Amino acid sequence: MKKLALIFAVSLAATPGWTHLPVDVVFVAVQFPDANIPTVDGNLVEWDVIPDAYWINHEQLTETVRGVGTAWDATDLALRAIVGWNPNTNKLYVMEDRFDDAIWVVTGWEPMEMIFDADHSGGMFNVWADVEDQDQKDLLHGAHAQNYGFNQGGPGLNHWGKAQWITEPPYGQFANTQTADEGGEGFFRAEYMLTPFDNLNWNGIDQSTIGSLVEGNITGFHFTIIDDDDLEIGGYEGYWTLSGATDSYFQGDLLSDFLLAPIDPDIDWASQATAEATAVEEIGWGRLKSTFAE
Ligand SMILES: [Ca+2]
Ligand SMILES: [Ca+2]
Ligand SMILES: [Ca+2]
Ligand SMILES: [Ca+2]
Repeated sequence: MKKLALIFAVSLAATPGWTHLPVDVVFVAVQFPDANIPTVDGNLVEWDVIPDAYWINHEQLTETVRGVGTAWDATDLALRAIVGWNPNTNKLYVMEDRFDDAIWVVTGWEPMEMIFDADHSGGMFNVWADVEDQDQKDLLHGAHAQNYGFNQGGPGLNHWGKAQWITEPPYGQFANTQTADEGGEGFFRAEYMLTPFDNLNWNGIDQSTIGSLVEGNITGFHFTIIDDDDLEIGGYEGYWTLSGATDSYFQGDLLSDFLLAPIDPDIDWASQATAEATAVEEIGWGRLKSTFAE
C-alpha cells in the first residue's frame, strides 16, 4: 500500500520543521471528481473504484495504551480506511470499513476517533490543565481542530465538545451499517463528511470560520480506532493510533499529514459502482485479505 505515502515522504523529507506523525510520512487524500462524490449512507460501494494505494489498513496503526504495539491480529480488528476530499463542496470524506470480532461502536464506546485540523495549525484543541473556567474550556474545545466519531467523547456524542451541530448537514454527515448485531462479529461500515473549520465556536456558524481545502496543500488529520470487545470488563483492549501517539487526541502538533491530492487520472471514475452493485464491495475485502495471506 504505502507507495503513494512513500513518494510524498521523499519529496517532503527536506522540509524543515516538519514534526507531524508518523515522521516523514504524508498520507494521500484522494480527490473525488464533482460527479463522483460519495453518498454518505454507510454503503461503501462507491469507494471501491479507489485503488489500494490510497487505503490505510490496520497494519499502519500502533496500539499505544495497552502495550500491544504493532502485534496486529486481523481476527480481532481489521481495517481499511480511505480519506478523500472535493474542492467545490469543500468537504473531507472518510470511509471506515472495520472487521471486529465484537462490534460495540453504536451502544458501547469504540469509535474511530477522527481529528481534523484543516489548516494544520496544530496546538491544543482539548484538555487544558490550567483552565478552570468551564465556559472558557467550552470555547477552546474544538476551536481549531475537531474530534469526531460515532459516540466520540461519550454515548451519543459524535463530536467531542459542545458543537454537536457540526455533525449534521450542511456541515457534517455520518452514516453507518453493520453486518452483525451489537456485540457480534462482522463488519462495521461508515462514511463521514466533515467541514474544515479553522475556528469553531460552538454557539453557531455566525461566530465560526470555515477554511478552504486547496489542492496540493497538506491538511491535518488523524484517527484512532478503539476496540472494546467485552463491555463487562470495562476499559478497552485496543487504542489503535495512526500517528503512534496517544496524545493526538488533544494535541494538534501530533496529527498526521494528508496531501489534498489532484484528480488521479489512473482512477477509472466512469466505472464507479452504484449502491445496487454491492458485490463489488466484497471484491475489495478479498483483495485486502489476500495481501495478509502473502
Ligand atoms: Ca455510500
Ligand atoms: Ca475486536
Ligand atoms: Ca486548525
Ligand atoms: Ca470491538
